[in-house]
Formats: sequence, C-alpha cells, structure tokens
Amino acid sequence: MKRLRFLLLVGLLCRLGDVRAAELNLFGWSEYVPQTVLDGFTKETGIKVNFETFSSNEELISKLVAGGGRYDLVQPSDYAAEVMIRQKLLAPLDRAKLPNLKNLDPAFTNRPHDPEGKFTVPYMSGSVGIVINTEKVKAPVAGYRDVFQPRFKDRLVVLNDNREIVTWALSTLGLPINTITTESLAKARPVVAEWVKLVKVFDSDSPKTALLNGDVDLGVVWSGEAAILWNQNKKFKYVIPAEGAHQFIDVLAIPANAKNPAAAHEFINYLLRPEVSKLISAAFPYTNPNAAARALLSADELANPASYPKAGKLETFRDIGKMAAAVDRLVTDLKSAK
Ligand code: N2P
Repeated sequence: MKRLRFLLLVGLLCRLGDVRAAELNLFGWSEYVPQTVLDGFTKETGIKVNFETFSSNEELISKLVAGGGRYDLVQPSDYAAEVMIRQKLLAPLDRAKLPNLKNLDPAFTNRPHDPEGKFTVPYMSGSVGIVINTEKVKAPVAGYRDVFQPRFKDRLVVLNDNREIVTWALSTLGLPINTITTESLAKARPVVAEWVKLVKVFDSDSPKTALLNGDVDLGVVWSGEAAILWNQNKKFKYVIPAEGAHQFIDVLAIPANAKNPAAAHEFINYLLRPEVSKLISAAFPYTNPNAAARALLSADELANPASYPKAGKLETFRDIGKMAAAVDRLVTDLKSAK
C-alpha cells in the first residue's frame, strides 16, 4: 500500500514536471512576432509561450552574457548570433527536428555568421533605409547626407541603435562598416555629433508612429516599418541610401542554457510552415526568406518597395569583437551631450 502511494506520488510529480515543461520562453524583437502566431502554436501544441521583447541586439547579448533570463529561444540578428556562437552561448540545432528548413530560400542560409547553419535559422530579413513623407519633403533625398541636414532639425526620427548610427556615419565617410578601428571611429565621431543634434525621435520599436502622427517628416528606419507606412499611405517613400545600406538577417537560435530545447525546435519548425510564415509577413512586412511562404504572398505584398527593394547596395554586419563597446559608447556619450 505504502509502495503504491509512493508510486502514485512519483507519477504525479512527473506529470507536474511535464506541465511545467510545456512552456516556451521566447525573447524576441518587439513588433516582429504576431500574437496570432503565438496563439496558433499554443492552440495546436498546448505549449504556452512566455514572450519578452528587446529593442536592440546589444540588449539581447548583454542579457544573455549576464546569464539573466532563462530563454528557450532568442532572435538575434546575424552579427549578434555570430557573437553568441563565438561566446558559446548557443546550442547546436537538431536539424532532424526541423523538416520545414526545406522551405527556406538558400540565399538566406549558410551565411558568414553561421556558415554551416549549425546554430541559426533565418526568421526575417530586411534593410535599414530612409523613409520620406513626400508631402512634406520636396527636395530629393538619396543618401544619409541629404537626411542629416540642418533644415531637417527636429523633423527626423531614427533608430535608437548605436551600431546603426555609427554605420551610417562610416558609410557616409566611405569607411568600412565591419573593420572598425579607433581611427575610423575618431573620424565618425564629429559626424555623429552633428547628426544626433538634429534628431527629434530615437525609436527602434515603432519609428513609424512619429511619421504617421506627423511629428517628423523623414527618418532612417527598419524596412518593415517603411513597408507598413507605404501600406497606410503611398506618400511615404522608401529609399535605399546611396552610400549603401545595412541588410540584416534576423534568426532564431536556442541558448545553450535553454530549459526546453524540444519546444524551441517545435516552435521553429512551426514558424517555417508557409501558411504561418505568411501571417508574419502580413503583420510585419519584412523580406521573407521562406520561399514557400513567399509563393503565398499577394502581388501587392511582393510589390511593396520597402519589403522587396529592386536595387541598392546592401551589406550585412559582422561581429566586430571588442570594438562593439567603443561603438556603443561613442553614441551614448554624444547623445547625453546633446
Ligand atoms: C522589428 C525590428 C526588426 C529588427 N521591430 C531589425 N533587425
């Protein structure tokens, strides 16, 4: 009898363990994963998704490095995943659990941040470019130099992202964006110093809002934000900066200390379904790296010039090692001196 009770107790504890295990802790970019997709996954699998958001790769990396937050799945950009792989913060993927990888366009896989695709799966791609309210700005705007003009003081919104801002300055000066040195930063500094004084709104979460409200007339934003603006009103035009633009491939990856890698694999494979990925595109119209999902998009979605730009010089970011801290400090200092 005692033995039976013991066995029942063990059984119950195991069940409780299972219930607790049926959770997925997701740490992702804000305004990037639709709630409908999270709900659909929970409905189908019973796995509850706890969703926390960040606004920059640096925020994600510092949280992971500090060991804070036990996440099962994170969503870094390519270069941030490269940093995490170097620092052994990611677990290798079990590709056998991800049959839907076959849906991906090979142009977005096996890229330099993860050449063998051991740790990352592309989620969405995009660019960073200029968006202009053409009812308010009549002068031609082709590059960063045209944006950061004294006449646009307090009429600008830009991403609240230090690596981005420094990159725009480096590109304007014709300096490499991935081989950053103390010298190149010294050259970028006065440019950034002038620029930050002109900006009215720094916002990485929803830079579209300031444009929609008419608080600002132009800016430098994620392409998906510009695509939403274009869908709302064709007066918002997207321009790939003439100096060259940043192309990002944001990925899904499982932290080395994840508690529920099985649920993480299940969720990644779910996101790779064409009909699920299509929902992501509908809500957040970035460049979809899923070829099977792209085949389901409407002609209008594919014709959005911010989601699927026809031309432009695009370059991805790489891990810049120790220089990352110097880049971060440069903009933080100049913003506080504003
Ligand atoms: C989504 C932000 C896109 C991430 N709100 C850019 N890497």
